[in-house]
Amino acid sequence: MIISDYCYTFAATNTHATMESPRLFFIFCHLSLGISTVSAQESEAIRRNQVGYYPQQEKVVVVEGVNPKGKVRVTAPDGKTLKPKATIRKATSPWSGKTRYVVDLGDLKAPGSYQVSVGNQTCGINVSDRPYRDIAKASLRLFYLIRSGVSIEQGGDYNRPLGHPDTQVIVHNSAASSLRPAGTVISSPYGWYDAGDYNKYVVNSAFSIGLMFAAYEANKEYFTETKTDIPESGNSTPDLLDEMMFNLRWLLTMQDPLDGGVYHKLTTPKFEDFKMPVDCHQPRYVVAKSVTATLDFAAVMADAARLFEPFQHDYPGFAGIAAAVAERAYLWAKEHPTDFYHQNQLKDPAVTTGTYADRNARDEFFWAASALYRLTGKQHYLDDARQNQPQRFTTPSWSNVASLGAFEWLATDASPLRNTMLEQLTAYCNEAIKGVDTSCFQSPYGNSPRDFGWGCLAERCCCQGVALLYADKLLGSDKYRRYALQNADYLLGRNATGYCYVTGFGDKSPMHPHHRPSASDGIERPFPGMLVGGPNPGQQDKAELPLPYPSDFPDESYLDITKSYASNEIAINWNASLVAFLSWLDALPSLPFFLSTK
Ligand code: 9MR
Repeated sequence: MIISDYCYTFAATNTHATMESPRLFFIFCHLSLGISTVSAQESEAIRRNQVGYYPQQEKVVVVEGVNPKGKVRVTAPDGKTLKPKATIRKATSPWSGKTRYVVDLGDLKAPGSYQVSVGNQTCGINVSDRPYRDIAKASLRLFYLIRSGVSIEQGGDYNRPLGHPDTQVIVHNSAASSLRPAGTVISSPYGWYDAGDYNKYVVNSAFSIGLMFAAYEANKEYFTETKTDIPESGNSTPDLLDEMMFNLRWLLTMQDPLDGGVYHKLTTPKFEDFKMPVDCHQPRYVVAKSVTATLDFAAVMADAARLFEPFQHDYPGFAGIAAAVAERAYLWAKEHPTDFYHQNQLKDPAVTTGTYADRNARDEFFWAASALYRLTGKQHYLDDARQNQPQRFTTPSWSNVASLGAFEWLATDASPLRNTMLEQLTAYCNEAIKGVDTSCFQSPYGNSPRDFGWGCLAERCCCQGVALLYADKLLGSDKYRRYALQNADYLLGRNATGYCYVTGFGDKSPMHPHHRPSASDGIERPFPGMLVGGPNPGQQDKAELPLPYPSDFPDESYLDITKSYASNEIAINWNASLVAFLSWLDALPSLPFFLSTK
């Protein structure tokens, strides 16, 4: 039996529009890909944000091993030698015992490229009014490059033919219902590839969209003006929303029309080999419905219904459909509160791909009920949100989405849970910034062994940055943005390995991410704008690697090789956090106030 896309059609205008100017596109790609604004012989001893600093921001670099006292020299963009009033603080790594010197270079306010020397070590730093513009744009545009089920025609060097059409996806026996018995073939196209692999997972997709929606809502003007040169750029919907729609269209197909439950994922039984999408031919299945996938789906569809409402012209009928499927999904979840995903129960075929499994749905109930209350104003959603509300704010992650629920209340003035959520967020931020002034890299992130693990640069560094920026916005002071910028400095080079962890940016960035297309397309440079998972002392992949990790220290346990899925993979939730974090930072100058000194 073949069942095609059910119940949902809408006209997405301009989806096949071609770029007006291929030349402009070429320039965009090369500007945003190759950004190596500093020379190739950068000193590895001087760790700094390799992308750039705002003029108003503190200019901190960290010198490893060499005592810089009396040796710091700065050359201004105009070639003049400056005598910076550098303040120097010594710090010792709690893990490796390495000595580091945290150097605040003082006022370097004029935009341009500076040369910083410490003895015979030299590096460049850029001061710019928009240091994050290109990298923020590339992080969002990455989602276009990883679209599945379409050919990529506006990707410049990264153009590729269609793969994984997903128009013939098999209903696995774990997902069977009377309308769709095992073996039924359904159509479930589009959406983004999850990560280094080619599967599509509801939990992670919904989380990724939810986080980017939250950033969009907090920075609507910024995103209304942000163009990422995608096929839909010519329509009247912000490009960020157009990109979300590409994944929402797929998500809609993951709901069983019979009962409203949502399949946990669409997957091959085993991970594909390292080859291009067009060369992949393993059968693909939708598997077991789960309460977590269904609630995440409900939450993100409720948000989508609200946010797409003004864009009926480009997406006629969508908002109403999204609202209806969200409520339906929520009902299913209420009836199946313990239907968690158990991969080991799947047989014929067994499935061994990513699990995104979780044994606690309280946070998912909270997010979904909060989003649905915001959409509909129905009392029972408020009751459910209250019943599942968290005791404290936690960093957003795919497995703990309570913060996305908190953002629903924080985004609305005078909402019933707003004050509680704001108190929780403030307490979280005050805790996060403790200890920065004695830290090794002058940042809230990176001072505890718990800051390192699978996907930590996103789930701990960027997501903590997003929380700090959220508090900064709501509290109307510039207290927390200083700390958020410090996390960005860490991410982009001021850290223990000296990597700028986003591909295509900085002078030392990952060249071999665990990403099938980047490893198989014959192009030396990986897709630009991807954040890798980062240092992971768990080293869950070490038995499969051709060489050992260079270090067991938590913040140095990183390996830039394709096989290192535990430290060097990419993923949509991680890039979503990069988009939210860096776009928010890029939007800061439009605010009426900016950084004060301490
Ligand atoms: O991000 C996930 C991380 O929290 C888990 O510890 C890890 C192991 O289960 O899986 C990560 O997610 C992977 C997913 O299961 C499959 N696609 C690649 C994802 C990133 O590694």
